[in-house]
Amino acid sequence: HADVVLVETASGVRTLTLNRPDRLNAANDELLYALTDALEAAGADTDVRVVVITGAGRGFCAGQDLGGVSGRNMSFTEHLNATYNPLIRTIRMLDKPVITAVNGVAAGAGASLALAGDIRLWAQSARLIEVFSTIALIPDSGSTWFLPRLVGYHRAFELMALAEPVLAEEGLRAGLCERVYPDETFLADVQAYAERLAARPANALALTKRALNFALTSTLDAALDQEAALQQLAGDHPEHAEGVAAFKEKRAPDFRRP
Ligand code: T3D
Repeated sequence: HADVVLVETASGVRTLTLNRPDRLNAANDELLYALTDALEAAGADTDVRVVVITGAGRGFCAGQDLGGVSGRNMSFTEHLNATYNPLIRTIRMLDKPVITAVNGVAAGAGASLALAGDIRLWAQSARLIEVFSTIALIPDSGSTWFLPRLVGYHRAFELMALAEPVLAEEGLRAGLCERVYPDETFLADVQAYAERLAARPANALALTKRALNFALTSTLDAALDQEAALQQLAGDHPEHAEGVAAFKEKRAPDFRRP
């Protein structure tokens, strides 16, 4: 049978495509483990500078595959700790930018996955649904952490309680995504964006991600200390010397040079 996650690399961009299109890429355990493994492999591969997660077909990810839930021999807590939680942690801790390229509906844990990217790019037909309450579950896989930070407690609660879809226009306005592209050119637009990101200084972006993730749950005092420590790692890296040299020589920096 076909791979549940397709893996491609072009110009430093590793694209991971969820591949269960007839189920709108609903996640079974095989898909969740494969995606987490593929992210770890992308993190370890020096040819990869940016990771893109997208979906095959008309959906991004419809959340947990409801076909497999009833016969399961794991509790909900055990299941989340074994599958979704390692996936979301891997995305947030990866030392490379992760783009979630939301090509269609993102529902339930698929919505959480869409929000977990460092950069969120949506196709015009994308919609995000905190669908969990429709099957009387609570939002998981990070939705309770991501969404109120983006839209505030009250809109987050309303979206979760009513499970109403957020369409691209509101997603952009509310900060649930950075860009919206036409459906027809979506994958090419995502690749072009990702290549632009891949040309930026990889070490500095990795440290920026680390600093932001730290600061999101810290005091100002602790964030200032963390910046001072991480700036040393940025300043000691050859990328910094290249950036300064390029500025002085009035040329574009080449951060991809070994
Ligand atoms: O540990 C744990 O298990 C807890 C973790 C929970 C995490 C979660 O994600 S809970 C939430 C689970 N997801 C859902 O409840 C969403 C269910 N799907 C939908 O509500 C709708 O499909 C959508 C709103 C996402 C899209 O609607 P629409 O009208 O565009 O498409 P559709 O016709 O409903 O779906 C197309 C096919 O995909 C359809 O199959 P069919 O009829 O053509 O054979 C549908 O059954 C299938 N599909 C969609 N979502 C799922 C699914 N099959 C299995 N699981 C799904 N989640």
